[in-house]
Amino acid sequence: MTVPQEQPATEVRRDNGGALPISDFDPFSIEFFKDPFPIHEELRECGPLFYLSRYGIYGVARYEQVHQVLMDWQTFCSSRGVGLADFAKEKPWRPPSLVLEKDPPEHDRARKILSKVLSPVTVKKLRESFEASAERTVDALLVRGRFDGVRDLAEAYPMSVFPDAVGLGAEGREHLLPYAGLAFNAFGPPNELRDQAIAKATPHVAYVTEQCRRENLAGAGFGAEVHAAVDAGQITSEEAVLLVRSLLTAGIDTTVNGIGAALYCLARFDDQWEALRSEPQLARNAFEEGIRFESPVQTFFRTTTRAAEVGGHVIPEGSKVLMFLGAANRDGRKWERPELYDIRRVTSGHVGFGAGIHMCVGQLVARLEGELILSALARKVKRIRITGEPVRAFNNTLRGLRSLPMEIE
Ligand code: OVM
Repeated sequence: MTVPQEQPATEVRRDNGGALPISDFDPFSIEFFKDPFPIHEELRECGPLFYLSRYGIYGVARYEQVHQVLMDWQTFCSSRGVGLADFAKEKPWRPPSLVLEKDPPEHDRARKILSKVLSPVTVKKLRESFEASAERTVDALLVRGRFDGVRDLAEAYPMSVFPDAVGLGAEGREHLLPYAGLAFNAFGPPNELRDQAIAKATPHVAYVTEQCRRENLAGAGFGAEVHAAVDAGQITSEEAVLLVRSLLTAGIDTTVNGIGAALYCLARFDDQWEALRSEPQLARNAFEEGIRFESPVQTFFRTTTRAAEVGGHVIPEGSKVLMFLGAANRDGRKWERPELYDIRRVTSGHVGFGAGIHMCVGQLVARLEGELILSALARKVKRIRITGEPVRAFNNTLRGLRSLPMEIE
């Protein structure tokens, strides 16, 4: 795969003097998902900005430009969708999220509610029960010895704590991961992954839509707290339903893939597993470094609200810009030895949770789960070994495994 420095298409050349790298490569292809890293390198090295002719979009893969786009919400908006579809031209597959797919001032009102629900105070109250569940999960796996690191650990642990924390009923929770998979596939182009996910969407959408209603949520929990903001006059009940939907969309598959990333790293980097075992208090940073290293959320789009300058080129108004978060998180201009998983690394500044006003509002819950499950592993497990071929999961936005056969002692 090459990123040729050929003459850009006319609509590109018009504004940028002809120096913009252009490529027909498909960043939503299975081939790319199997091993994105060599292409990430090519994309970073071809220039600070490039044009992807297949989709008629701009792309940024260097840390500096990804960060620039993330921080400038006034130029690079979210309200036209953070996937390929431009909401100014296409009807979204579901009503837009009140946080993810809005700009200030609307965004900020919704964001405030979620930040409070997912605040340090709330998260502190959850620690004890989340910790007990992490210990139970690891204890049960130690009895079994051999298991699937994705299904039995990376999925099982968040599924044992998050739905209860939201206040979901016991029935139908099996829809949560398929629904999230659908939402993250839907950010991509109309390829097979997106089309097939949408074709199977109906039961998952029906479940999530129903569970977001106040009467279906427990009296205590994230869901109830969102709905309490209606009583306080901060949001309407329709808005509360959509904010609970955000929790159900973004709160589970993300942490599954974050935990899966760290686990896969620790299983491959023996010295880092030993370092974690000797200092279990490194668990939180081991999780964070897993996020940097694998970037479970690989990409997001923005749309330009006006002509924008990036890397010395001009992007016209109304253009989609694809941010390669995973490439930025391994940019040698920003990171020393980026291809090494190093649990002692200073990870701050990574864009695995985004940056700026839309930066992951659930990051404290994610980190709590990541820290607790890795800490339980570090304290209880001596050896961790991959026993079979890891199987990759393919999604237009999420990077992770479908299966990781492993053994622990
Ligand atoms: C949302 C949301 C937020 C972040 C990520 C995401 C599917 C969704 O508000 O629904 O991915």
